[in-house]
Amino acid sequence: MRRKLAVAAAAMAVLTLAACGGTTEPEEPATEDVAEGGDAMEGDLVVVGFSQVGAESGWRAANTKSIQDNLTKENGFDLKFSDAQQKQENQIQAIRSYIAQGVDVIAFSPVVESGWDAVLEEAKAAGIPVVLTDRAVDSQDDTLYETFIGSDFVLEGEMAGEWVSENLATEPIKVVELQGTTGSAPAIDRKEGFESATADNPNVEIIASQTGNFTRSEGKTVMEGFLQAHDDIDLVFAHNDDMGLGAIEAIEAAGLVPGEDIKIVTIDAVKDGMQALADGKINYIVECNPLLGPDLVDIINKVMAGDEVEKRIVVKDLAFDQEAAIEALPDRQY
Ligand code: GYE
Repeated sequence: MRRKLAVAAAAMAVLTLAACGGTTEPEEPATEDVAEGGDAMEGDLVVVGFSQVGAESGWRAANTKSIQDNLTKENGFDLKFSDAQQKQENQIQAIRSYIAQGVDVIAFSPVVESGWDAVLEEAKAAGIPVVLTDRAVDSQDDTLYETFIGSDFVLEGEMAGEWVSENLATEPIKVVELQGTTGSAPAIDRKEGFESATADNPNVEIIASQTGNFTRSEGKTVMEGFLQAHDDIDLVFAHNDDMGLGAIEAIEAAGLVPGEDIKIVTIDAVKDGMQALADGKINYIVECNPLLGPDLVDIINKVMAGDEVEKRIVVKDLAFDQEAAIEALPDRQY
């Protein structure tokens, strides 16, 4: 499926979101009546059930805010939002309840890639279109959803790996990896991208790799374990900023200097991560843009109007070193 998506992605639209300029603006409210509210007018709103992964990271908080700020009554939506606390069974339950309620559209960010076919078939049988945001599913049947909008996570891992290979691995380095949530698209793809971009550099040796579940606290705990087991770590590659920030705490507690004694490369580029990069505690960050709300508005309006929507919409990401982070920080939206 990922291979299929990667091939397909080449031929598909590349959307540049707010942080990079060129945002797709949300459309005008559906009707004047909606803006005035009132019971009779509620029927004009597009009812959207959104099942969010959880509240595990700064990225997720920014993503949730973007969804909630854009799928508003003023923009013509009645948003039903639920937080799955990083549990697939909670998401399946939420989606089933949206189907039972007969919402107009279901959107969700799947916590893991596999195991979605049954519930997506139920949505299809009920005639409810599904939009995947942020994370992919590994279903073979792409008629089960309208589109998948989100970043190219393999590319993000490759960007991180290329920077490491060119800037740090000019001599042998020992790398520890803090993986995202096991089975999630970003964890699988970022690992794959980093490994493929560093594969032909014999100086890069990954000595340990473990999940920190995309959270700061688990990133810290796993890093403490790595530091106890290895006294020769040169680099942490963390699949998101929050785990990198947790690793900073563990490194400092061990009496070492993050960014110097142990280098750190992460993905996301949320404000806290960018601040640590500006402060020299992180060395490089690949961006993952969480501001999907405006484009989700656009996609849902098209789906409701019966217009054609691309099967894969790729969000474009930048990357930052210390100098670029200092420059970008004052205008950073998330
Ligand atoms: O990188 C991480 C979050 O799915 C892209 O999930 C998202 C990832 C993001 O927890 O911080």
